[in-house]
Amino acid sequence: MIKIYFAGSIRGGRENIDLYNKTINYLQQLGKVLTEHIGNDEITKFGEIKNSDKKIYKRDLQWLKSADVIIADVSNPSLGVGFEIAKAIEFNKKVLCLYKIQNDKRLSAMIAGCPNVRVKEYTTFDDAEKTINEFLKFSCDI
Ligand code: 6K6
Repeated sequence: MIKIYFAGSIRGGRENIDLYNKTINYLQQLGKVLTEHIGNDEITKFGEIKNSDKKIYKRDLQWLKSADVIIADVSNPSLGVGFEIAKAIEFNKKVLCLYKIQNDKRLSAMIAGCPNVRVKEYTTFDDAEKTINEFLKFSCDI
């Protein structure tokens, strides 16, 4: 079973949490999602209380290293997600960034212009699913 690290905004803002949940539910049919908590609606943008930031950082980097692929929803700007993408590149991982097209917003050039990640815009969740399927087929042959 492939190991998928799903990244989505937490302290950057939880506006897209429904989208994260849909994506996580979909990804769970295809592999093991290491970061299911991204879709946990009890986690506000102030983050978890029981874990320290240091513990979260250490645990997430271990998961990132052990993952086969990284799928990041970059529709909402997040320092943490940007950092994870950069680390994933450093670890030579295959990275897919999903960006939901929105009025008056544009994806950071540091992601949109990065040659080491695949960036795909989407409008409907169906589009995102198709992109995920293509990416996993190409990256992991599933
Ligand atoms: C537990 C459950 C939900 O949130 C928590 C506590 N906080 C975090 N737990 C796990 N991963 C985190 C947490 N805060 C940030 N991250 C990682 O950074 C996630 O893997 C996200 O992809 C990313 C979000 O970064 P910010 O800057 O938006 O918080």
